[in-house]
Amino acid sequence: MHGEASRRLYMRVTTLASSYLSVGVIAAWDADDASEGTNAKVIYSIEKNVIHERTGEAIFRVNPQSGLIQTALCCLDRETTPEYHIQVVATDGGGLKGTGTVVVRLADVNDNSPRLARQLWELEVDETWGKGPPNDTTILEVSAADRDTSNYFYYRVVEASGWGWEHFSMRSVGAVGQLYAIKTLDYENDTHRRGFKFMVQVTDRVSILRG
Ligand SMILES: [Ca+2]
Ligand SMILES: [Ca+2]
Ligand SMILES: [Ca+2]
Repeated sequence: MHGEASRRLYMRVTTLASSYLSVGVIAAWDADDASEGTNAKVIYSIEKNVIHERTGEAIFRVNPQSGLIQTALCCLDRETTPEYHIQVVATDGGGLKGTGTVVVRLADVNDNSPRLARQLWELEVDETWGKGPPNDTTILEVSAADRDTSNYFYYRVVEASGWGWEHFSMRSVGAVGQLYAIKTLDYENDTHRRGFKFMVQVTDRVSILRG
């Protein structure tokens, strides 16, 4: 490779709990004839690496011969650092260099638990009408927060979690949960009039379970 060539290389890596994860292979080519000594033999190195804040270790490494870039330590966290930039160099036998930037973007893994937006929801609702089952009108919308982007939230009323739980059910709509009555709520019934208290729960499934 002759002269200073600069190019930008994009790579994508999925965060997995294993060391030495392969990120991708960089490639440089040299116009010199491979038969002319060592001029065409290219060696790869990392000129500007990213250093892990806590341990002080370099996060990436490159195989000098193959150009394979790997993580040099375990467990990159997208929620802490979603993107890394490193600078790689290809040097030929004559000492000439070509440099490039590798951008490593971490794909999200569902590794954080969701939290409901509130500890307690309190509300007043109308009793249900007529003799038949109540309609499924939403009486409360519940939301949750999660640091991951790959969640699919599933909301439910926790079985036997408190007084009157069996009168209610939840449906998951997008990122929120909607509470609705599945049994008659009767104002003239003293036990109903005192109110209901029960628990709801959110879990995050991975998106492949959607549908
Ligand atoms: Ca993470
Ligand atoms: Ca994540
Ligand atoms: Ca999550």
